[in-house]
Amino acid sequence: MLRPSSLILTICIILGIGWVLPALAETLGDSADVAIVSTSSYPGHFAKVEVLLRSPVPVAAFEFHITLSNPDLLNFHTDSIGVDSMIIPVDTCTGPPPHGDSCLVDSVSVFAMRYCFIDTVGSLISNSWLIYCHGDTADTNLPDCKRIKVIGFAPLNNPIPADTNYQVLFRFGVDVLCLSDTINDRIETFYIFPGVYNYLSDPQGNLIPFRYHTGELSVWWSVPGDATGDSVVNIGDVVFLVSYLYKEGPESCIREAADANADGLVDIGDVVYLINFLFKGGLPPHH
Ligand SMILES: [Ca+2]
Ligand SMILES: [Ca+2]
Repeated sequence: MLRPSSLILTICIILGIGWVLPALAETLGDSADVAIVSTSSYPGHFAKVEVLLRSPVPVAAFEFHITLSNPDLLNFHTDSIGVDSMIIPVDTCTGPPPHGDSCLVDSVSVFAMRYCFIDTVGSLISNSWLIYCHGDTADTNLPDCKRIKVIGFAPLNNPIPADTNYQVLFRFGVDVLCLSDTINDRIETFYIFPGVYNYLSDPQGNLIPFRYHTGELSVWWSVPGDATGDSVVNIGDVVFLVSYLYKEGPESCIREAADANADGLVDIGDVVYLINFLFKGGLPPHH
């Protein structure tokens, strides 16, 4: 049998849970979800990545900073270098800083923004939306685009309507780098962290809490003999190799793939090997 003090405690717990549960349900119910769709691509290829949204309330504006977990695998695709500038400190020391003081006393203005690729066709922000996106390359030692900021605004009378289903908010473009087949870590994760610098807003300007679901891009290994990097081996690869070897054409993105006979060289031997494979029943290319 419960003693009075235990009974009071039990009632308090039940009442407490009674308060907490509706509050929790309300919080979760009001949360939006932002998700990046996982995909895959080949080295040297362009790929589009979808960002999905579902929100229980209308969305009038958003700002996302999308970063890469593994910046050695790819860059965000950039269309052009913008004219925005930023001030960065310059190390003016001619010797060791005295007493450990910083010598960062000067500054220089650099062009540091690159406009990134955003596809709004058929998405929630097509038509009347104002959207801009740029890569943040504040670190001048990192000249490629490893982080992007995407901002979108809607007219106040035409926000994204509330919807419990996921829909495409926008797509961004990435360029997969020419990865050697010796690189085993081929997973890129895209991050949008709720909180600082990442926002969803309703038409009244209130922040909408959201949960973020990570997406990955998996980079395939190259196909032996596929000099063009289109994942198939055919006459196009022969033409590509001849162009590279004798007409100053571009070099294959993946050297191991162009090296059809796997002798460590990309030369006329690979052209002959491919022709034998394609038209004379020869052995297939290999690594
Ligand atoms: Ca090919
Ligand atoms: Ca070869």
